[in-house]
Amino acid sequence: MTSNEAKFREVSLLLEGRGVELDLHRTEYPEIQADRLEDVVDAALGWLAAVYGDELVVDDSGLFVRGLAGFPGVYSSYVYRTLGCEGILRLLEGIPDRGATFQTVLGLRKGGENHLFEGKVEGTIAQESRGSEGFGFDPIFVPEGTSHTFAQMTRAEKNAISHRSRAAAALAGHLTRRGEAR
Ligand code: ITT
Repeated sequence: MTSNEAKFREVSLLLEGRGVELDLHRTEYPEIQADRLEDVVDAALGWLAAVYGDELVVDDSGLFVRGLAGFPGVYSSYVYRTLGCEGILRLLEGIPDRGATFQTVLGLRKGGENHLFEGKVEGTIAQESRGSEGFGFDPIFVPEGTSHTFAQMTRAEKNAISHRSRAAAALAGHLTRRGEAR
C-alpha cells in the first residue's frame, strides 16, 4: 500500500481490528504534480491497478503549514528528505502563525473504481523538535488539545487522534457498509 513501513504499520493496525488485512508493497510509481493529495492518490491508483490488479490501498499524506501558504503540502516527501524538520523550523523563524494541518488521503481501488478517504488533524508547529517515536514530521507537530508532539506519543496515542487513523476509519466504514469489514 506504501513503501513507508511506519505508515503501513499505522494503517494495518487500524484495519486489522476491523478484519481487513493489508500487504506492504514497495513500489516506485510516478507522482503527478497537483495541488491536492486527492488528485495525486487518484492518479496513483490508476498506475498501481495496472501492476497489482484490483484490490489496492494507497496512502499519501502531507503537512500543510498555514504561515508558509500550505507548504510543504503535496511536496512533503521531498521536503522531508531535503530540508527535514529543522528546515521547516528555520522557514518559520519570525512567522507568528505556526498553525498546521496534517492530512492523509487513502485511496482504495476495488471493483475497477477509485474511492478516496480523507483524514485531517489540526495543530501547530513546535518551537523545536521533541520526541523520538513515530516518523517524518512527527517531532515538530503538536496536535490540537495537547502540548506534546506526535513523536512524544506512543503509536496508540497517535493513532487515537491522527489524520491517518481518521482516513482509515472512513475507509473501514466504507468496507463495513459493503459487508467487507467488521
Ligand atoms: P510513500 O509515498 O511510499 O507512501 P512517503 O514517506 O514519501 O512514502 P508521503 O508522501 O505520504 O509518504 O508523506 C509525505 C511526507 O510526510 C513524508 O516525508 C513523511 O515522512 C511525512 N509524513 C507522512 N505522514 C506522516 C505522519 O503521520 N507523521 C509524520 N510525518 C508524516
